[in-house]
Amino acid sequence: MIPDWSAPARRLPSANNWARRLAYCGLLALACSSDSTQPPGPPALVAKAGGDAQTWYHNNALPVAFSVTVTDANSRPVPGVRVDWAIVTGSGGGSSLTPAVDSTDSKGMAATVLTLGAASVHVVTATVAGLTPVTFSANAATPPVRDSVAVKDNFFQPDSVILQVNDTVYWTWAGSQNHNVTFGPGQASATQNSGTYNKQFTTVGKFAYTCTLHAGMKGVVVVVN
Ligand SMILES: [Cu+2]
Repeated sequence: MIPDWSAPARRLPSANNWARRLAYCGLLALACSSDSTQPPGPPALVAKAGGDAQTWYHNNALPVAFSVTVTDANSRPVPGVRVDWAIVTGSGGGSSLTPAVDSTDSKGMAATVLTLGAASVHVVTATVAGLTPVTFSANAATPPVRDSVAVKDNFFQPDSVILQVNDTVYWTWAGSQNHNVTFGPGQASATQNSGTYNKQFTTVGKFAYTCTLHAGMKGVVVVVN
C-alpha cells in the first residue's frame, strides 16, 4: 500500500494533538519547536544505508543486504513507503533480488538481498516514486576450488578460508607442538605434531573450528555455491 501523501488530514496533527502539544510545551515552547512526535511528511529523500560495493561469489547471495532510508523534508524517517528494487546491470544469469518490492519500516528503512548471477558487475537501484533513485553495485568473483591451511604453534594460517561447496580443505601441520582440528563434539582430526588432515565440505555455510589444546587457536571455513 502506498500512503496517500496528498491527503492534508494525514500531515496535520489533529485538534487533540495540538491541544496536547500546547499544554505539554507551555513554557518550553522553544524546546518543542522541532517536535519529533509529529507524523512525518511525504518522502523527500532516499539515502543509502548499507551494503554497497561488496565483492562476493557468482550464484551466492551477498552477505550484507542493500538498504536505504527514506526521510521527509525534516530528515524524519517515513514508514510505509514503497521501494522498488531493480537490477539494471547484470540481470539474467541467475541474479535476483529478495524482495524486489519492499516497504519502509518504522525507522524508514527498506532492504533487499542481491543474489549474484553470472555477470561480474551488478548494479541495483532503489526507487521511490518521485524521488532520485539510489544506486548500489556489487562484483562477482569465482570462488577458490580448494584451500590449504598451515597448522602452526599456535595458530591456523590463514585462519579463514573460502571455497566452493563439495571442495576440500587441506590442513598441513607445520609447527613442532601437538595440535588438532575440531569442528565440534565428535568431529576432529588426530592430535598430532606432523602430517595432514583433509575435510570435504558438502553444504553451504560458515564452519568454525578450533584446536582443543590451545585456547584462542581457531579458524573458519566459509563454503559458498
Ligand atoms: Cu593447538
